[in-house]
Amino acid sequence: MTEPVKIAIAGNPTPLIVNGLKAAFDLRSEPGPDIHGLAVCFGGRRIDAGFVAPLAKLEVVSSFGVGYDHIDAAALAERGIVVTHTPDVLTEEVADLTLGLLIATVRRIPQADRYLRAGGWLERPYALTSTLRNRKVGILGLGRIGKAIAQRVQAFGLAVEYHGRHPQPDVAYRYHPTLLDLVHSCDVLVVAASGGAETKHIVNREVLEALGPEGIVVNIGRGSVIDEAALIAALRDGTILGAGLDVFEDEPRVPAELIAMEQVVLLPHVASASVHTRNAMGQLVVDNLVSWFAGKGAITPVPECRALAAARRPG
Ligand code: 8YV
Repeated sequence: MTEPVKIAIAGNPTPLIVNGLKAAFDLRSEPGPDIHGLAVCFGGRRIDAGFVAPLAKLEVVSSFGVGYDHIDAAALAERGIVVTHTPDVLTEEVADLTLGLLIATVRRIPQADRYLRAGGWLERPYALTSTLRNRKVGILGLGRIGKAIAQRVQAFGLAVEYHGRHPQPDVAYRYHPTLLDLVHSCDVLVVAASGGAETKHIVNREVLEALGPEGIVVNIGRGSVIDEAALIAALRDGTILGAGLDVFEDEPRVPAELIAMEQVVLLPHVASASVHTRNAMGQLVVDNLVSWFAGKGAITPVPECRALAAARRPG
C-alpha cells in the first residue's frame, strides 16, 4: 500500500485551506519530519534551508500570496523542493485597492469621514485637498499587478511611467532605467515591487526628495521596499505631501509617528483581502498540492523552481 501523503500548515490558514487539505491529504498539526508537503500561510516563520533541513521527505511548499519573500526559494530549489505561490487570482483585486488608496490619500477620504463623524461639518466645510488632476504616476515594479494598476491609472486620464529590472516588451509606458529618473519625472510613486534583498530600502531619502513636495507615495508591494524611517522624516518635514500604505516594515506593528500623522492613509495589509479573492488564493494553495501529488506537476511554481516543477513529482 502506498504511504498516505502527509501535509502540514505553517502560519494561520483560512478555513477553505484547512478543509481542502483535510479532504485530500493526511493533515498533520505540526510540520514533523515525515511530512511530504507544506502549506504556508501568513503569520508563519521564515521558511529557509534551516527550517526544511529536518524535513527529509518534503517535496513541495505551497505558499499563500503572490509575494514569497518569507521563503528562501533558491535554497529550497537547491534541496529539490518545489515552491508555489498564488499569482493572477489576486491581480485585479490588489489593483482596485491601489487606486482606492491613491484617491483616498490625495483627496483625504478617511480624514473627511472622520471630520464629519466628529461634527466638524456643522462648524465649517472640510478643507480643500490636493488633486489627482495633472499628476504623473510612476510605478515601481511593472509585473502583473503593476500592469493592472497602470491600466486603471490610464483610465483616470493620468500619465504612467515605470521603473523595474527590465523594460517590459508589451507596454507603451515610458521606462526609466533608474528609480531616481522615474521619481524626477513623476509626482506619484506607486510601489508594486516585490520584497527581498534586491529591493530592500530602494525607496530612500534621496528618492523621496526627488519626488518633491507635492509627492504622494502609495505602497501595496512590501514594506521592506521603503526605508520607513526616511519616509516618516520626509512626511514630517514636508519633503513629500502624503502617503497611502497597505504594507509596513514590521507588520502588524506600525510606527506611532505614522499613526499620528494626518497626511497618511494606513491600511492593515488588505489589498487582496476580499472573501472572493482570499478564497481563490486559498483554493490555489490546495490545488498546487493536489496537482503535485497527483503527478501532474505544480500549477504555479515560483520562477526559481520552474525547472524542478516541470520535472514533475519523482516516482
Ligand atoms: C497577502 C500579499 O495578504 O499576495 C501577497 O503577496 O501581500 C497579500 O495578497 C499576503 O500574501 C498574505 O500573506
